[in-house]
Amino acid sequence: KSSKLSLGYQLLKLIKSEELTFLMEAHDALSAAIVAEAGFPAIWASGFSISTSLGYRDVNECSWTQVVDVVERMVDASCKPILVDGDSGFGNFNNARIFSKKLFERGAAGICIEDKVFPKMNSFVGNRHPLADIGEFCGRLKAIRDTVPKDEFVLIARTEAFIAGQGIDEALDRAHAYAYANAGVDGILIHSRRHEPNEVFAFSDAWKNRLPLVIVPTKYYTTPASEYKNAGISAAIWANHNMRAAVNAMRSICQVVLKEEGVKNVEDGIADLSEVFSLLDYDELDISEGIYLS
Ligand code: SPV
Ligand code: MG
Repeated sequence: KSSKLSLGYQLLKLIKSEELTFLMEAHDALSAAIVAEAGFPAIWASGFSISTSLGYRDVNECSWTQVVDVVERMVDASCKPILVDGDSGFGNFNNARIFSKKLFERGAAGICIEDKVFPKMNSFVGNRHPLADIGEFCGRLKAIRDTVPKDEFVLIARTEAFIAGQGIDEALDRAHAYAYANAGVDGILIHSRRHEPNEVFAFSDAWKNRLPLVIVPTKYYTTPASEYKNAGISAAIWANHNMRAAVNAMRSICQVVLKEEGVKNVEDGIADLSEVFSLLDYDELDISEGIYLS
């Protein structure tokens, strides 16, 4: 299942390649195993989805140690490169570097941190998205890079300039500062909450691939992938779709079971027990018992 190349290096190669890479969201070990099984080359450990699955709001209610624990289970269950949504780093440079070091030690392939202040609010909620000071944020990036090795742990700098209501100049200034901060940043994530990708494409046109670009088409989801390819985008993140699919699936089954006082009519629509056993490789245990218990 696993490759000889470190997961961090695998992710770096994907981000740097000419091809457009799709990262699919997962938020726990089960969803990470499913993303891996589906064939995605890499996983996005979404802060929004992990918070939601733990019953927290995406405003740094859950601690960085909780995120690290979830990510460790995701790594073990998927054996895939995982880019972790590090929010704004859970504080200043010091919190950001301790968090990154622990993620690296537990097998994450990289971190993405955004230029907001702590606590950060989900980018699609309300209008309070204060941006960090550019110099201070560069310090956060540098501290991460001085703590985790380049080429083994991807570092993506995410600007929330558009989310904060700023224009293209602010977004470019910020991305430029992060790319040239001597922090070994591997890519820039440009986020937008518009339903059209116009500001993202204006950015990619002006950016000219100085560093690989990563996007999150949650709101502008009708845009075909070919347009991202034409714009030279390096990676697109489907950021929360497994979590939202789970919400709908669990809601509908609960409705039916509650109403019908039985599970007869849901059985065919849910995973068979054998599928669950196979997903977590129960057969391996039989084989190992043959070796070690005999
Ligand atoms: C997340 O998935 O938590 C993200 C992406 O940060 S978004 O929710 O689109 O801001
Ligand atoms: Mg997030």
